[in-house]
Amino acid sequence: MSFLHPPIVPTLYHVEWGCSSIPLWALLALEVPETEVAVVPVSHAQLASDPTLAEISPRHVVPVLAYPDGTTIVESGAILLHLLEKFDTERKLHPAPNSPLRAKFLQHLFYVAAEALSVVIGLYYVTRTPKEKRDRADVEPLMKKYNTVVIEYLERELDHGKRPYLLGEEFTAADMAFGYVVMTAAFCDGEEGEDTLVNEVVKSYHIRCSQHESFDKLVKF
Ligand SMILES: N[C@@H](CCC(=O)N[C@@H](CS)C(=O)NCC(=O)O)C(=O)O
Repeated sequence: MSFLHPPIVPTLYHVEWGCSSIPLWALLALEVPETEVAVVPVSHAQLASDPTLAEISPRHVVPVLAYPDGTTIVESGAILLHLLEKFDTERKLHPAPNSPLRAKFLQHLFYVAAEALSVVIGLYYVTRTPKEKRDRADVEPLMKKYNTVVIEYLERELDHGKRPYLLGEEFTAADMAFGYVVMTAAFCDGEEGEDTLVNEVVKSYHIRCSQHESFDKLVKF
């Protein structure tokens, strides 16, 4: 596959199950047509070495949203919010600026970007080494951080399981961002007794997000 730079239509570059899945999930849930935003799946190898992709993403990471005028937008949270502002005009997935829920919504998006995502991606990479070859000194600090940054945060923000989603009864794009964090954690092969989803609140939140009807579109993409 060869890539076009700049692309002909606004284009989201995506690696399967990479954090580009967060804005992609929103695009699919909102049924944004390919004529409005095209999605181009790329492999890790292409991202690492394709020269045209390197012009679009000089840090060799996704997501990148590239516009035909040459503008490129990086950062999953920024791309998510930008796409919501553009395409979620009925506000199915995000509260309006004057909504009392807006500040919490922004908190969750920024928290995923600034805190939770890096912890879970770090954990994912260290736990790719088979358990017997793994240095516990690499895993333990990340596991500790994961407990504080992801588990304790979710317990508080979901009111110890009384609140089904981060903003209350309704699933929003905040749950796409945090849902992606817990789904990535679920792929991490933790140490004995350190199952990343061992906590009941996180476990049921994980199930709820992955059973949301919009998630099926991401799985089938
Ligand atoms: N803070 C950035 C992180 C970007 C990032 O590290 N992306 C990872 C996937 S989650 C990536 O593209 N890694 C290279 C690869 O998967 O080949 C964001 O939220 O967009």
